[in-house]
Amino acid sequence: MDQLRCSCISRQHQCEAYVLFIDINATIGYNNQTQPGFGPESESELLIEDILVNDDNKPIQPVSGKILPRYAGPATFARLPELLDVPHCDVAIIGIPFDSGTSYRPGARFGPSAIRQASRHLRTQYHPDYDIEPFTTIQVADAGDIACNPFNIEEAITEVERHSGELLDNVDAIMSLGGDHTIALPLLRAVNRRHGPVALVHFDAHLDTWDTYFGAPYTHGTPFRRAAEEQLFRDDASMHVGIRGPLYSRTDLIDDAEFGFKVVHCDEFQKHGVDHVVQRIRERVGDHPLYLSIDIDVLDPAHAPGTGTPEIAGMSSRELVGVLRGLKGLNLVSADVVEVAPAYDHAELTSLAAATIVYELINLYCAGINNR
Ligand SMILES: [Mn+2]
Repeated sequence: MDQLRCSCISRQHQCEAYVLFIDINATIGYNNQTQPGFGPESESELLIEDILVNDDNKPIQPVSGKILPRYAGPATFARLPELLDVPHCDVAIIGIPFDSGTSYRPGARFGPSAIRQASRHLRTQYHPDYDIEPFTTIQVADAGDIACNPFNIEEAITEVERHSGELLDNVDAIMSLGGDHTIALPLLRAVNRRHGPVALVHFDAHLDTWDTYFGAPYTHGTPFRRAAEEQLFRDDASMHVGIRGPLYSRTDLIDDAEFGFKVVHCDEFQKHGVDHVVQRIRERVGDHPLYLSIDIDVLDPAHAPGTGTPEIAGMSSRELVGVLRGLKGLNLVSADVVEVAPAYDHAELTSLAAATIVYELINLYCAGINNR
């Protein structure tokens, strides 16, 4: 049994595997030698049991911050188990380290690892605003990163579509860590295959419905025009939230409206407040399957400087969290958080915002299960 557990630990919790291996042997050794201070009641015994509880009735939990300090331990999102190490999975976290579609500052390929690092800080046992313990309610696991070709955008898109589709064949929902916004197109294709056209609510400073950049159809500024052409989202239930800043042309907004998007301009938060925006989104989305695509540049650069195309006068992180919590009960089916470029970040502001948003999304998903 202990050998079985050892191999499980070494795959599931890479970073502390060595420490736990020592603890297991110490426990065995002290049981044999009856040395004081250890044995079945010892802290090391609790450590092993708490981390590796694995029966059919209880999801495998993240490593507790009360047992192993949050700055230590596995490098998975929120120190969750890896997908390989859970008997079944409801929600998978998947990293997509791709940024070859960026038009200004590159670096979002390092987003997934930065978000995972910042997610160590999360306290994940209980969310008071939802009144749930998400990780005892559903099994969430980290599925690692999708291997994307950094030199061929079309090939990378195919890879993201295939891998995320295979994942969605085996889990109920995926939360994707970008990566630049190009990846939303293959993610929507995969989600569409399972759920049909979704209500798409897109948080972003920018429309991302432009046609081409320098003749290139697949970039981080064009995914939702391609998605509209492929009819991947509902034109009667989708919207942009947080849009602001100058445009390339007067016709940008006209084209965008023809694709079926309604726009919540960022100024609406100041004029009308979070509750008003929540109400607009809820009325627009209704009961349709909801996909959330959150570009971290929807936040003001003061709240999220580490991104490729920052835009001033944005949402605060409090407003974003407030809107997400206001969507409780909607039929969220999957989501992405993109455009975290840690090279431009300071003090993990951006990656912590992204990690917290992903955690909020998991809670939002969990809170909506009863309505499915
Ligand atoms: Mn974007």
